[in-house]
Amino acid sequence: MSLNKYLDVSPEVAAAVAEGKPVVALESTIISHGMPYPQNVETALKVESIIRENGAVPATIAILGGRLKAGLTAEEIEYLGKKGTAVHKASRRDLAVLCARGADGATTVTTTMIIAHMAGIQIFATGGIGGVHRGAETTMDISADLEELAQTPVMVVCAGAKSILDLGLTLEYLETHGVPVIGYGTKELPAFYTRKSGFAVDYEIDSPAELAAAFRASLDMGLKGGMLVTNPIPEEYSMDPAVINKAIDEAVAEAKAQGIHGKETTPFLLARIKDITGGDSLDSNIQLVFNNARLAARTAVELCKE
Ligand code: PSU
Ligand code: MN
Repeated sequence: MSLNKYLDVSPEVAAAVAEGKPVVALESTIISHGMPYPQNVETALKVESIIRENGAVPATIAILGGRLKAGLTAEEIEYLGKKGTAVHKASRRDLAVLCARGADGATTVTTTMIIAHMAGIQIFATGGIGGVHRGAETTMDISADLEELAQTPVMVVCAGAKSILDLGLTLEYLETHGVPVIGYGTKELPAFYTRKSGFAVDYEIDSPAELAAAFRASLDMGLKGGMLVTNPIPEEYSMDPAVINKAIDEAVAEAKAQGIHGKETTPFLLARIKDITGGDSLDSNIQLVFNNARLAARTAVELCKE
């Protein structure tokens, strides 16, 4: 077990990192706040097996009893999934207090990147990232995920950004902060539940080897930020844009009417969109996470050859 004062890396993950073998980090807010139980736990376990099938070691990340954990047991994943939104959603500003108190925390994209980097893991797969929310010009609701992408050298593989966010402003923010936005096999930013958003990415890249080469260049040059890879949901699981956009608009309007704000916003919207679509959005969400796990694992394999 590799240890420092705050971090526990599981024996399997520590051995893989030490031997230069491929490892893929996974977040835990998607488990506790992003999906309902029991689909959250089933998905998290299946994602780990997909990563193994594609040649890498999974490292699900969370804070348990005040310890930063890279690599969870199935029991720990079950615990977080059952506790759901009762677990603290932990962003960068929460890490110090949660650790000092010995508390639990579910890691967002931000904190998963931080802990992955501490553990020596370079690639991370998830569903969606936080971004600039619609109406941010007055609410100032901009996810800390964007700042983290600007400063922590981890590649994040996601399915683009959903239109609960202002996609145009999210891309502007990433541009200002020097974060490359890559489309995997596409020139267009995928919109999470659908393959197209109408917004262009910076570069199209078509293979895991090319993704790995680009990220290796970033690491070698010591550019301090990450890289955002946006991977379109497979056609067969993508949603009808009219249906999903209507559901999103309704959910956003409800959040506004109910005064939902801050860290509650994203979990509230995801849960409402699931209910409004009769569960269809959850099915798509699960499939796109599997798809991202596959790409991240294959890219991690290539990165180890670089
Ligand atoms: N998008 C999803 N599912 C999620 C999240 C985003 O489709 O579970 C989670 C991720 O953990 C992400 C966080 O880092 O929400 C962003 O929250 P906020 O918007 O409060 O920064
Ligand atoms: Mn926010």
